[in-house]
Amino acid sequence: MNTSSNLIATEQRLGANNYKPLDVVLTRGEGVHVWDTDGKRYLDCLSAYSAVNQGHCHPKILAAMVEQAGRLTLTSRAFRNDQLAYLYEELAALTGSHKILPMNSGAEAVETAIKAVRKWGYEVKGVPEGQAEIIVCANNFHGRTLSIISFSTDPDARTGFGPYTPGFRVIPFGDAEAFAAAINANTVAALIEPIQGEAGVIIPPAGYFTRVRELCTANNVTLILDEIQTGLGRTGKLLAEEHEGIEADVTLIGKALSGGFYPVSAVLSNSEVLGVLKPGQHGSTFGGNPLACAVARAALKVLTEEGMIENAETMGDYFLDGLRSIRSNIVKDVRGRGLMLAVELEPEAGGARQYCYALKDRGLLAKDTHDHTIRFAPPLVITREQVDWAISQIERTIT
Ligand code: IF1
Repeated sequence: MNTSSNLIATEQRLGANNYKPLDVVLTRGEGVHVWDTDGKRYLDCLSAYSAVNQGHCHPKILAAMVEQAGRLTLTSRAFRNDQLAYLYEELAALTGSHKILPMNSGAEAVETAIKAVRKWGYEVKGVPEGQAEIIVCANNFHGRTLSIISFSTDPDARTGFGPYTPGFRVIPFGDAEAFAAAINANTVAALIEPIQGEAGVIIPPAGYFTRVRELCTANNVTLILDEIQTGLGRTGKLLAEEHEGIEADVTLIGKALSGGFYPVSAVLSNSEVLGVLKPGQHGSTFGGNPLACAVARAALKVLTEEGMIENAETMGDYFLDGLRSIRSNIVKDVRGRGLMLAVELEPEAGGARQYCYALKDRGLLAKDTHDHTIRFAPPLVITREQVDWAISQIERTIT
């Protein structure tokens, strides 16, 4: 047995069985490429679900991480560190946020926002204690914690894990009238993905978020946008909310906030919402630690200074045109914004996963979702020649 089959066998034997990865064992990454243990090179079209927007092992993020790791890694929030203030300042300047709360994983950022808007609802909006409601959308993906899976509509994510956290109302995604109808006096917030990722890169109709924003403002409802996947350049803008020219009250970012080096997430808000949290009411041992802050600062710096967001827009349009130009009777739909792209196959095609395996053999890594859809989300540093190459491999695989 070679190295990779040994490693796979050990994983199968000792690991919990909560994943079914493609059988490729990666050992190195650089920019848009990753290499397996046999030395074969792949173009990464998943980017760790958009956590490595800046490309694998970006040298400047690496340097910041190594430098900080040799100096100070963790103080806990019992004491202050000399990196957090700079991260706040740089994030605030970039996004216009007034208050920031750093956490680690995306799910923790979502949980943090839920706690903050509930408290805001009771203390500021005047909702009776225990009655707060949060509107969420069907086919959402916001993470894996108990409260978050309580409002999932995916049976795999939810079934068997009850009892569930109450206080969530599920409505269809992209339907502004359903949203209007779901609001009542106890509605404290709406939690929505600008583009639904796990659901298969579902883009809502134009005008949806403008209307949602109006309804939230008119009804004193906090709009929380989960930009953990769509944010930080993925869709060709710093934040996907910019496509509709709206501003959320609370924005959640994670994943690419560290360029894939380290789990870093953050809740960004106007001061009113995060302002309700007082000492002792929320926190995390690792949230806001100096290593995380140094890595996040470098990740944001290269994202903005190296033209990655603009590149995501131009290469995204180019990639989408390329996908649309493929003539194949098994393609049902092609959609995307920036470098968050998907090809939905006809049900007769027999499942997206076999195409992901075929693409892997050709040197392109992509991930199936919901049986019939293949996602393409390369690092934002992809070049035109690399997109051309990707399109030709995809074309050969599905025609
Ligand atoms: C896994 C999906 C992507 C997210 C949004 C919060 C989180 C995520 C919009 C939680 C996480 C992940 C987690 C990953 C698979 C992945 C995913 F297919 F499941 F939906 F990206 F498309 N909000 N998304 O997309 O962030 O706590 O994981 O840091 O293996 O579960 P986290």
